[in-house]
Amino acid sequence: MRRDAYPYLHSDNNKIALVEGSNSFTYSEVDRRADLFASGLLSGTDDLNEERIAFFLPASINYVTAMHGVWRAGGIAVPLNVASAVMELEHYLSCASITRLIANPDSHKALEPICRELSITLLSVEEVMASTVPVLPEVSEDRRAMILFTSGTTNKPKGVVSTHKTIRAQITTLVEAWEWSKEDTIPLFLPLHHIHGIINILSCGLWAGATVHLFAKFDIPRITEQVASGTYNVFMAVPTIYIKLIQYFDGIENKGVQSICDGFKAMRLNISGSAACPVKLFNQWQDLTGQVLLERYGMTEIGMGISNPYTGERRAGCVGQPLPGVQVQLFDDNNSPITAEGIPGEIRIRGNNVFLEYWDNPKATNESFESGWFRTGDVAILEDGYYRIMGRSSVDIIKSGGYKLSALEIEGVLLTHESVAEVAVIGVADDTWGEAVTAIIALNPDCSLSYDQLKTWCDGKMSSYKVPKALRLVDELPKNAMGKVTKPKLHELI
Ligand code: MLC
Ligand code: AMP
Repeated sequence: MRRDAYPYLHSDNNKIALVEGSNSFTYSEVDRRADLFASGLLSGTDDLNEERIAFFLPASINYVTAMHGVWRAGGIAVPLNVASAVMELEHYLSCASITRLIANPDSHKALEPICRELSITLLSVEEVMASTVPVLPEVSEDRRAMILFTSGTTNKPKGVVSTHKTIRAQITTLVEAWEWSKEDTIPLFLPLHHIHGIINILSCGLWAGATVHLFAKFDIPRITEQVASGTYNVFMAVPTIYIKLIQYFDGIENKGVQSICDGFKAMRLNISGSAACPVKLFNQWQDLTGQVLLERYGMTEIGMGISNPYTGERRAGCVGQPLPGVQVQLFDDNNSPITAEGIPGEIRIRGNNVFLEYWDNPKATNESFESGWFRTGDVAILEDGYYRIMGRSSVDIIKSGGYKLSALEIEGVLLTHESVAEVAVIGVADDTWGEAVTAIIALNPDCSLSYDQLKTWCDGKMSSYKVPKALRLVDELPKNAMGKVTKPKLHELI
């Protein structure tokens, strides 16, 4: 894709786009690296024609190079969770028919066996980089650009496909609504296989000409040191991160807390999302920092859909109003639109921000749309002009620390344990994580299983954040007349 048709990177060439540790990169340096990477990927061909290129890279200049290089060369970018277990990676790589995997040399040894098994070429960013830039392909807005894996109510995560048009709509609505500008500086410490980090922070920042500080993980001391020095004017995180910040304040001296809180106070915007922000947290954050958290609602399939206003009242416990260009409608169980306030219904979304399809899964794609509206599975009410999320229609989705987890996926893994006869996984309300993954297990005769044994066994079989936080042993799981486990009964039990 030619630079003039490429709004993803702002054209203010000499401005600092990215900071990674002690290194910084201007917009023109990022642009040049993306071109050379695209050129190396093309390697003499005209267009990647939607070839799926995966990358297994933490937040870094290499990640940004890979993402924009793939887009410029006409490929589909598939950013992977760097905390994935091998079994999860195998699913992502084979589901999207990945041909090339980009990873830093220090992770090649671990990735080589799976790449060999799936006939994938494993490369580092440096190995791909060419020395000259050829003519890059024209890539129309309708072309597929990215696949992100998301947990659903089925066993394995589905690949959410966005086109360039989708991604542009997801970025521009936020740039407009939250008044992103070249003057902004923001830290990015969220994982870069989900839209919160990819779209809301990285892509909006680079579109607007802002400076994005990259952290490979949520490194509280380093990030808060920068906050205290007044480096940032915008901060975006999941509720668990604000909770962890408050917990961190309890362990440091008052002077340190005061300067961090002053750093937050001086910012123009603090945003919370990806999970419900408890009203208690909203109030605590305001007391500590003077910041009125702006809560918004989104989903991998739609980007952001609903947001409290940038100027105007931000209401605790509510997610606000539809973002520019996003159509939101609540529907009842008979698929009829709900027009009155106070009546709960499923949130359905329409607009250019909505994804194209689930990769290689037309059945799931069809089932997720009704008359052109995307069915989110989230239930809300409209209350005095503000949407309030009431819950989800599925008991098999758990939101832990901002990650959406499939209870069925975790159950599927736990069932392969030789001592486990039956298992149900539920999310139990938790002060830090929002919901904590909890396994309820009935063992085979004469078997025993402690929580520590279960945790150790899970190691390498699932990402560590999916590992149950608690285990409850029962003789038998409660079931309905059809023999299906009744999860609401389990919630009562816990
Ligand atoms: C880490 N751990 C978790 C966890 N994150 N457990 C449950 N849920 C989580 N979310 C566990 C680890 O497994 C480990 O366990 C221990 O906590 C320490 O790990 P860590 O990596 O050092 O933790 P920390 O850095 O503190 O991570 C917490 C976090 C992280 C909140 C920073 O979870 C995170 O980045 N969450 C955000 C995810 C995100 O971006 N979601 C957006 C999805 S998009 P042990 O036992 O091994 O010590 C979306 C749409 C939208 O939702 O609207 O935005
Ligand atoms: P994901 O599929 O990982 O993108 O997660 C999307 C889900 O996160 C949504 O369907 C909601 O259930 C949840 N979510 C996102 N933002 C909020 C919010 N502000 N309040 C409550 N739930 C939210």
